[in-house]
Amino acid sequence: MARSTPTMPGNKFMTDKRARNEHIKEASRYLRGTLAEGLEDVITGSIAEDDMQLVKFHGSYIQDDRDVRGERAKKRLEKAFSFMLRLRIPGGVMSAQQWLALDRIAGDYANGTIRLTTRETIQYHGVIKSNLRRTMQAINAAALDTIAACGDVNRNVLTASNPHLSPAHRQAFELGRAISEHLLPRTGAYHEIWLDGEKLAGGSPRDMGDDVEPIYGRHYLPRKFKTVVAVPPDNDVDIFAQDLGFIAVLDKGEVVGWNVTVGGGMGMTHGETDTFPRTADVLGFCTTAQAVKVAECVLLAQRDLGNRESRKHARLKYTIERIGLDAFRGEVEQRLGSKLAPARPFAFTSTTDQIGWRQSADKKWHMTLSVENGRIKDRPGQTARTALREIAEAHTGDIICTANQNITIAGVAGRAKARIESILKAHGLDSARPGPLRRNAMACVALPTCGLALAEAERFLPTLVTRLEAEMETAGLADDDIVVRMTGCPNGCARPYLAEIGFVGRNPGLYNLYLGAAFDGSRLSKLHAQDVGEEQIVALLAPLFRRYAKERQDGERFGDFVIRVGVVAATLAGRDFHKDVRLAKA
Ligand code: SRM
Ligand code: SF4
Repeated sequence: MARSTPTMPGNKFMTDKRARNEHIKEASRYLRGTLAEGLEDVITGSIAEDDMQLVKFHGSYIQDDRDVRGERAKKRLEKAFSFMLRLRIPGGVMSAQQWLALDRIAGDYANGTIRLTTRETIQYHGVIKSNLRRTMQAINAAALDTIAACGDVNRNVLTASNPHLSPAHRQAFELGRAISEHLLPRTGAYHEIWLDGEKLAGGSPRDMGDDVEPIYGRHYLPRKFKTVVAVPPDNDVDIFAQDLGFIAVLDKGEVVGWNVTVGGGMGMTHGETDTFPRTADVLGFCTTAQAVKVAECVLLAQRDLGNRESRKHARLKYTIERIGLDAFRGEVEQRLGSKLAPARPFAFTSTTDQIGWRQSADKKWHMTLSVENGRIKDRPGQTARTALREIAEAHTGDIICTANQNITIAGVAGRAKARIESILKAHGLDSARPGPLRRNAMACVALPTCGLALAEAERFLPTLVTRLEAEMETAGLADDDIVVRMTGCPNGCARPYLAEIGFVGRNPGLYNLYLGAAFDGSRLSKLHAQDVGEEQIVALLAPLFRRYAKERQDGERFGDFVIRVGVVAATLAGRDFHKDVRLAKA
């Protein structure tokens, strides 16, 4: 059996200084660690520290309820631990039957809510340790899984929302699904631990050769890796925020190949200027036959070249910044055994979802429902979870999560539209669209579950939007689409640096305000004000809305306006990451 040494040939970072997570992966016997044993331990709701890293590869994070942390500490009680579970749903596409199963699981094992994420999937929160295995099994019984939804691997693959819209959308979905399958970890650990699969005999990690993971090897990737497939003119997958992207190149509606993008990412750390958001670069063009192999080769190049000493600098964006795009292309082409063709022109118009009904060429209808910050639950007067359950019971098509935290009921026959309308109405969700700011708003989860949150996001943005909507109305902008996003920390889970107005949490109640990203998602915003609270935010934005209403040029977007008229000051601190990645549109 092939034996590997801990040193990965060619990776200059596989040294003694490599990050702690590298040691954990190496010793984990391909992601097993002591997870199985930890699940049996009833004394604690937690798991061993190293297993906290490993469980991510299985699609789960251990969390605690931060609302009660202080109170429990005073009483010397263990933190209120529970697990977040994230599903792998390539393209976000599920059957109505699968939705019904997921709805049941939310009630049986989680906190009664379903959280649509910014990556076309769903999360459960509040699953306690003793229910974790049962929850995984219930997900599996619905022919879904959580494999590689988190961890240092290729994550859930996003595709242009709704494969039913056109043949090109179907091809984008097929490509995304193929990449997701191809880049899945091959270890049997998931089945063994969660689904009572057969235990792998034998002890030490050295007994398992690298053939267990032919693509990843025993160290997996230096960091998370995110892939998307887009169909212009929609950039609803926010391709420039992603490690790897494919842009459909169309000729008379037919896909003739794909532009490949690499090196996007959002995460940064406040005050550390060598961490920054970055928009992806265009690497070249490939055919459909090459695309899965290209995805593998980009991933392999990052596996071999990515920084394994500093996890803060381990994403592909930093590899490309370090070695340069041309050298990185060379690494990909060397692994591919051929050259990528030059990229073809492309143009995006928007990152948003089209809320409401739309019809595809096959005469089917598709209803995209705006879900505030992706949280599906029954609230007084708005019983979204029950509504979706009733719709799924009657629906024969798909249910699709979008990358804007919304949901599409896809493939509805004309005669079934009225029924869906009446269910939505009965549950306070009639298909009237929310105002433009609210329907284009996204917030990350943040408090109380996210361990990294510095400020509120999901629980605060709706209030702020209400105040900003009033200001927009006063300015005469009630019908204008402006993209607003908020995160509770600089990691950027709701992609705030690609919003025309972005809020990034610094401290409880205080945010950095970013302005000026492009509506089509191709240009990052700039820092406009630091440490501002609700009142200051409204005071800063209200006059800008009024000025925009008066001084904008024909069709000019808010993000473009603030740049043109110089509202956005030079970056106050840190790297000026404003960069335009649009290829010539000609
Ligand atoms: Fe994220 C970590 C939630 C999309 C960048 N993200 C987290 C964790 C797991 C916190 C943690 O590590 O302890 C959050 C769990 C909160 C909770 O209670 O549920 C979390 N991220 C989310 C979700 C649920 C936000 C949402 O409201 O929808 C999104 C789940 C996506 C999914 O289904 O896979 C989510 N995260 C993103 C995105 C957007 C995207 O991928 O398009 C980004 C920015 C893009 C990128 O990766 O650069 C993002 N999340 C991060 C980072 C910063 C990574 C970096 O390179 O610096 C972290 C922290 C980390 O990895 O160390 C993070
Ligand atoms: Fe948590 Fe920060 Fe991501 Fe929000 S952006 S979910 S606070 S890690």
